[in-house]
Amino acid sequence: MIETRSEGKFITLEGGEGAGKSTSREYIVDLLTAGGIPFVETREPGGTALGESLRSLLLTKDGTPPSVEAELLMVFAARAQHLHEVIEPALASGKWVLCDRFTDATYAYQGYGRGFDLSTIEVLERMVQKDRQPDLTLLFDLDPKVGIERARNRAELDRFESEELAFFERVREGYLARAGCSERFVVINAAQAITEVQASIRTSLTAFIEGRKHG
Ligand code: Z5A
Repeated sequence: MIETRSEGKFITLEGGEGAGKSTSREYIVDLLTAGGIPFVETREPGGTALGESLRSLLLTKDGTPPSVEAELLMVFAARAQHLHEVIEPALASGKWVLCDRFTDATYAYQGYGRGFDLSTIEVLERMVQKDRQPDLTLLFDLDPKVGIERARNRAELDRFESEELAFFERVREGYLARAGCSERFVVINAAQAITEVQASIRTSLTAFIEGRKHG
């Protein structure tokens, strides 16, 4: 009899500046490990040699910034390679994928933030991803004023982090609009203390792992 291995689950982490995705990632890694789940941890833009090169070009404040169109195509170029080289092979082999940012970030930053036409993003999404969508998205939601302050205290700001407050307010609006339209989102109140954020993550992720949510 041929043994068929079921596909892994695709989990993404999203949120505005300084919302605490990176801080929470280690905690999520511990939960998946404790659950005995084989997984791959990755990020966007990035996750492959090509993606990491594009990430550097996207985040640098050196030189002429990319046009809105160039920026959009760069995030999707990185994503196409990421899906081809890392995400699809991992899921097909039964591993779960934990990805720091994915296409919701494109809708939030390039769509709502930069004002790029959402229907064009949808066309690129279909071309690059076919039917691939995350199974669970944890959205870390935080007032951008607080998030920028946190990011400022952490390290020198990159090109995105140097945008004005109104940009991050539009990004937040974009994320919340997307979360309102899909069951795969869990919105985490990232203004809470880290221990409370972790408790929220544990509740959602445990339910997801046990199949109580999303099947
Ligand atoms: N981008 C895009 O435009 N389009 C796309 O399609 C994609 C991405 C995929 C890089 O992403 C940039 O790429 C991103 C959007 C763009 N814009 N920027 N900037 P990134 O994920 O690498 O970068 P990021 O958003 O800046 O993530 P980050 O800096 O890693 O932030 P974070 O992970 O959400 O925050 P953190 O590092 O975990 O926490 C920030 C600080 O706050 C840190 O000192 C923590 O100790 C502290 N912290 C965290 N949680 C708490 C709580 N609960 N209380 C108090 N303090 C806290």
